[in-house]
Amino acid sequence: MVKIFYFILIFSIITEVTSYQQQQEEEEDCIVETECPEGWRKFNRKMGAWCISLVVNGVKSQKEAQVNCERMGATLSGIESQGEYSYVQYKGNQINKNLNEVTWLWIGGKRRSECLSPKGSAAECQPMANNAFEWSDGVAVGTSQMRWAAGQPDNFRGNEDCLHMQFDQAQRNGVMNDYPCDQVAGGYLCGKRASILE
Ligand SMILES: [Ca+2]
Repeated sequence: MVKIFYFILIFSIITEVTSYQQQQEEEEDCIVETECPEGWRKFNRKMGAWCISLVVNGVKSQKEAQVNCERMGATLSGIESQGEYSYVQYKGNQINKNLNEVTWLWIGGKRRSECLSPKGSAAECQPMANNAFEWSDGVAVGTSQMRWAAGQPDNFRGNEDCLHMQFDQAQRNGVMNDYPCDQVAGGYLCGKRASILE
């Protein structure tokens, strides 16, 4: 009788261990490995891995920056996390130092369609409200990384619907400003989903 008891006990333990190992293997199979092309930096966003690249190339408007990103299979990128913000800040400061001139960068941020000028007079669209703006890359979640320059956003002259980052002075260490969409910039931030490794 005791032998049978021990046999059942050992059999149960082996079954449990085998089941646990199978579960672990299945979970490991579910981990998706991703990568970014050379020169792009990967960040883990809530909606999946995202690659960003800061391009130094003068453009005439935010739209031109968007088109240039699309040529690389990307889009103008928003900024979702502190990690992304710090990286762009670091790269932007590097560029500004090297070029030694005014450096503004187009990023993927704009006034929400219901807040576009001149309609943006509704209470929820007042210039100082973060929720008057949104990221346009379709992946970035939240607006906590919208770091405004002093007194911004101000919708100056009522036509500042696009978001750019400023690196033109030491105190403007990558702060953001709402600005007319048809203005020039020294570069732009592209982003795209990371490739899934087979
Ligand atoms: Ca402004």
